[in-house]
Amino acid sequence: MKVETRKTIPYPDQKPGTSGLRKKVKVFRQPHYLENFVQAVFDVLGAISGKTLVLGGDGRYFNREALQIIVKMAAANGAGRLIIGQGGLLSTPAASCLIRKYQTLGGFILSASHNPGGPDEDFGIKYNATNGGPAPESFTNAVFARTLEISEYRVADLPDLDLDRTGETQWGSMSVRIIDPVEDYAGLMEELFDFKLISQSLKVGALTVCFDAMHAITGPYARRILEDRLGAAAGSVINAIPKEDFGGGHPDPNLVHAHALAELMNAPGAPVLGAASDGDGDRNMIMGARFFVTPSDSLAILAANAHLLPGYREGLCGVARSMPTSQAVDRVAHAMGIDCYETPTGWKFFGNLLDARKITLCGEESFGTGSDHVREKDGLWAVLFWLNLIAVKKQPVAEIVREHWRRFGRDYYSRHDYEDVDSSAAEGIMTHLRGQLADLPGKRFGSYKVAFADDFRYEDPIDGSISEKQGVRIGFDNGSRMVFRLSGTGTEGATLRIYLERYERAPENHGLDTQESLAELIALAESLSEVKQRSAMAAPTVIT
Ligand code: G16
Repeated sequence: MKVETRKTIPYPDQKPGTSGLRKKVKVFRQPHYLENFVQAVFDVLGAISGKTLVLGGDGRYFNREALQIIVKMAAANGAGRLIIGQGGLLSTPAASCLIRKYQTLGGFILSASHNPGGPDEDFGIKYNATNGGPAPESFTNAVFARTLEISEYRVADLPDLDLDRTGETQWGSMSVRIIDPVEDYAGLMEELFDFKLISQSLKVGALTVCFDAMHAITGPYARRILEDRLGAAAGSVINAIPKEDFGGGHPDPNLVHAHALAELMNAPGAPVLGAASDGDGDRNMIMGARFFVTPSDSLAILAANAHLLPGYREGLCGVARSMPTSQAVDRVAHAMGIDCYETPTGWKFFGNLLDARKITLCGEESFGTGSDHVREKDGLWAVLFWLNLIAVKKQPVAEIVREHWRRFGRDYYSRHDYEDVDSSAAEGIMTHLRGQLADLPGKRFGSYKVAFADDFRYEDPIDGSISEKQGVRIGFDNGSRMVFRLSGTGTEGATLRIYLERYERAPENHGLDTQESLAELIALAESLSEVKQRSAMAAPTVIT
């Protein structure tokens, strides 16, 4: 095998965001752009000689091309073995599952998650470490530093690999195993959930489901698990064929983008459970008939009921949520007498807590929930969790949620996104908010009195690493909160996210409209941030 060392020059913009490097395909297609980043990862990893790596992606445009480049670079850098999903496909949680199961050094996941795909859209790459989780900030910072000084990369002179045929082959000095992308992951799900019970409930019609794969990676996974193994009716999985451009859609499982599902769930005769997942299969949206479950509530409900499911029968050692996620799960943890950790946005912050067995379940407002079974959030896992829960409780989704509220109170919650804001205007909003932090505590605004105001700083309880400036938090003496932060996953302009939360204990007040119940808080957030004037936008672009 001939190895070529090619000269290159650094690109200044390869700093990974909330979850890996995400850019327009056109950016990735610049000469040596992908190669620089991949070589920087290899350089930071150091000795990969003889080691095994997992490779796969969500199948979006440029997935196959990028995989061929990485295969040749892995060979040139001395990797001993590659495990690749057939067709170059692996959902993010399945990649995490494989890294853990086969104890590999780590793996590359090619995805821009919920961002659209296609020649003019987004692509992404991230490295996951030995624990199966996104590499920590110390690693991604080192990779970024390396990209700024890189001068050459190594690539093997090999023909393209046939990604579609399963089996083991020798490729240059490496062995390459192309595997069925679903099998190992499906086996893991079977260990965690009561497949027999779910299957019986589906068979007698007590349980019906519609899963919207949004033409993204979970199509084959959902078909195999829900329809083939569990026996859900044929057609229960919709938009099941993964497409390079997600069928022109935006593979983001929310009420706006998963509209086919939302319409079905609001129509007469809706299935018992409606669910959707995103581009790479790590997010989930849960619905019942004419009922939407917020991700924050979903996390709290899963935590309160986990002991009813086989994989979690022994109880939870603790839970965690990202800082902007509602405090609903905190109340459950308090009642159960277990710890609840508050981490910055980004799944990578859960890794240490999971590895140290401080937590069993974790989740985020951004439609992500997961557990210690892998080190990524996991869309289909959440759907199976809900299916299992409904089968055990024999109640519709709405009733399970309302019962939870009666027990713990309801956290009215909403996120207002201002997308594509001019970057300096967005920074200006954050600076303006930070400038007020010292003066806010003790101030009263209508029925809200500020209890604390800060810029969230996280000290990892396991390794002591510190992450600063993770979002402006303003908390009120009645437990309500508002949070402001800039998204770290966009590829164009800036996105300001405003997270709003109000707690209501009294069951007679649990039936309000979310936006109405948050109206005073919303107006206050808009005035404190001056978002409308500074962004020149009259309203948020997306409300979830
Ligand atoms: C990624 C991260 C999540 C994070 C989300 C939103 O999700 O893995 O932990 O909550 O981005 O981040 P932001 O608010 O910075 O846009 P995904 O599904 O895009 O990989």
